[in-house]
Amino acid sequence: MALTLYHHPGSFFSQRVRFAFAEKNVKYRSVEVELHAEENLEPWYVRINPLMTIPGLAVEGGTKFIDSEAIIGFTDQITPNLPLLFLDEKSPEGQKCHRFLQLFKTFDVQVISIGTLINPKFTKGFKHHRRAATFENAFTSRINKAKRYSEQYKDLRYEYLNKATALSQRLQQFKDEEVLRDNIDAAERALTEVEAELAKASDEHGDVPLDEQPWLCGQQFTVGDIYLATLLHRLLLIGYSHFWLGGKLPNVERYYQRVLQRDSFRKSCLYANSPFWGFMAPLIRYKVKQALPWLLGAAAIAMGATGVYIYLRKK
Ligand SMILES: N[C@@H](CCC(=O)N[C@@H](CS)C(=O)NCC(=O)O)C(=O)O
Repeated sequence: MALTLYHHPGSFFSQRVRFAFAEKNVKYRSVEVELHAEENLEPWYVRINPLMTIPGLAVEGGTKFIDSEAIIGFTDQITPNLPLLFLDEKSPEGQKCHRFLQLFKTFDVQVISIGTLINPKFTKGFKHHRRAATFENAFTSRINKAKRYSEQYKDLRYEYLNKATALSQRLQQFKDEEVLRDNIDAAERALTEVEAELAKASDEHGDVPLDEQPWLCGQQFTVGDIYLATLLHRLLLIGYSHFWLGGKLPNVERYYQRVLQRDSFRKSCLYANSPFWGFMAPLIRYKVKQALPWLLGAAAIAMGATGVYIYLRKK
């Protein structure tokens, strides 16, 4: 079954899905959607995901998924012979996993990421290549583009109007310092709970080598681990490591070090924290792709002109 994943290297929710695919060794065609060039608002992508968010997954035959959690659930369906990422909720491990997924939903990672870009007051250093003020302008530009496109593409009018409204509401949230503070606090509380769980497991399995110790919900690597690992990776990128690194939450820190060694994580997410590979390189690839027809055209004209020149000189 052919799968096409629409994603971006630096996007948080795309990382979750790529990590799940790498865990399950799911093969897919990769299509980068360049958020910084507003490519997610282009009509071709709206026809795939009317919400214009990434990731999106198109399955051969027409089925589409437009939410990372649904996509991860789908990977369990298409790999029935591999261990499940979503455990049966009737099992104690499944219940634990469910509880952690709920806990990770008590805060909004995008509010923390983008809110911090706009209002970097609480961070201890955001390793991002763009400056705060330009980000708010970029967001306003997206809203204006959605409004403009609602006039230009009549068949997608309501999708674009909905998007403009959704983006305006999101921008208000991202700019609200109190909302940002609440979300950071909730993330910190969640990691404190994770620390308690990991500490309990470490007490019970202290004599076992690290690579054989349980994961977040038990012996099996689950969606809970995908969410926790990508969260820690993101918090580190945006300068919120001070509440879990440096001995603050030692089990969480050890957990992250362990994840950093995992092949599937290295393959799917490690580079996403690099300002160059996670953000600049995709933008460069996009610009080159956009310029390619012009470059090829110019090269063809130059070659033709050279040919004519040589021909005329020989005559
Ligand atoms: N609930 C969605 C959220 C996806 C999401 O918000 N993705 C971000 C990138 S990490 C995005 O597409 N932002 C651009 C936008 O909202 O226009 C999921 O889990 O897939």
